[in-house]
Amino acid sequence: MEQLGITVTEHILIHQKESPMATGRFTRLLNELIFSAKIISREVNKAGLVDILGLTGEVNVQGENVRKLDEFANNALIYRMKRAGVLCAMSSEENAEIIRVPDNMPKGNYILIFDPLDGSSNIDVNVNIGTIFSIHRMVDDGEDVSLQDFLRYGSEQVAAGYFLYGPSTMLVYTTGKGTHGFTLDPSVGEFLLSHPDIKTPEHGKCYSVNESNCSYWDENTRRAVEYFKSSETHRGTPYSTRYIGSLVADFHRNMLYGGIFMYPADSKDPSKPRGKLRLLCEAAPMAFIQEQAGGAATDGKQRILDIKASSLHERIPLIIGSRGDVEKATSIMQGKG
Ligand code: P6P
Repeated sequence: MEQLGITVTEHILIHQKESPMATGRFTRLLNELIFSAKIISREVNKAGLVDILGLTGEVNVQGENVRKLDEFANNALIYRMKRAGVLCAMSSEENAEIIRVPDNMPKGNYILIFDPLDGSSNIDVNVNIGTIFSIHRMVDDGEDVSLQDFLRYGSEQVAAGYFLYGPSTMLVYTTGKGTHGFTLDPSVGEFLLSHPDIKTPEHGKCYSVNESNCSYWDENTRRAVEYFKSSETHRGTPYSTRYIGSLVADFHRNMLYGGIFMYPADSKDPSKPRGKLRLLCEAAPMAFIQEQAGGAATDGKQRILDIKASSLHERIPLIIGSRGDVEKATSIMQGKG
């Protein structure tokens, strides 16, 4: 019989016995995220054809221009996830405050944190962008949901993943039992298992960093980046530089091929001394995904998953990718060579 591929729901059922996450409620949560991503993917794929590009004229909590697709993706996720019946609240990179599921809608004890369309500055030039999500359970089911349910250690995540909108639309996620990739088959509208149990090589061949910021880095950060441009690397040759400027795209390539992505702290913007990326909706979910694929993620000092968030939109330096490369970069950034 023709191999028809393994759907996400089937994959969860197959691993039911291994994963405490494989409950019907989690499956429903993931399927609502998938439905939202299919809607977003449809709009992303036709963005060049309709007047949905350009700016909305508004500025979001991050102080970045909000593009129409950003707003569409954010609204689609909030609308659908409010009705999933398994969440009590959510937080979006686009919204200053947490979003509670209204009392007139069915609720559950899951907490969802997401970046609806990361890399959105690339929208108008047709470069890969993505949706990143992180899932927690409430601290105490018996209490009303509050900000404390969001300010958690990355290690408390019960699941994390991203959708990548590119030549194909992909879903990559983990529930703590490995990292798995699924590719959308538009002919049947299903995400089918394409990258089971992804493992990142111990060392890579490329480094990803915006070197225009080098004059704003501290000396140890500069030394860490110079290492990957030297013949001191484990390869005996410099790494290639690969930087798309879209975290999900840069991360995905490095996770599959090996490599290191760095967004270090810099003094470029006094309002963002800890760098540009957000802990809760970018660094923590990507760190969970990367560790489950055998890689590593630090803030240049400590493991990302060992950091407890102190505010909803807290920013954090991110050094992530092949374990050997991240450990080397982190060691140099700590002045240990
Ligand atoms: P820079 C996109 O805006 C984003 O948040 C990430 O997707 C990406 O890795 C980073 O910013 C790029 O930032 O400063 O290099 O343009």
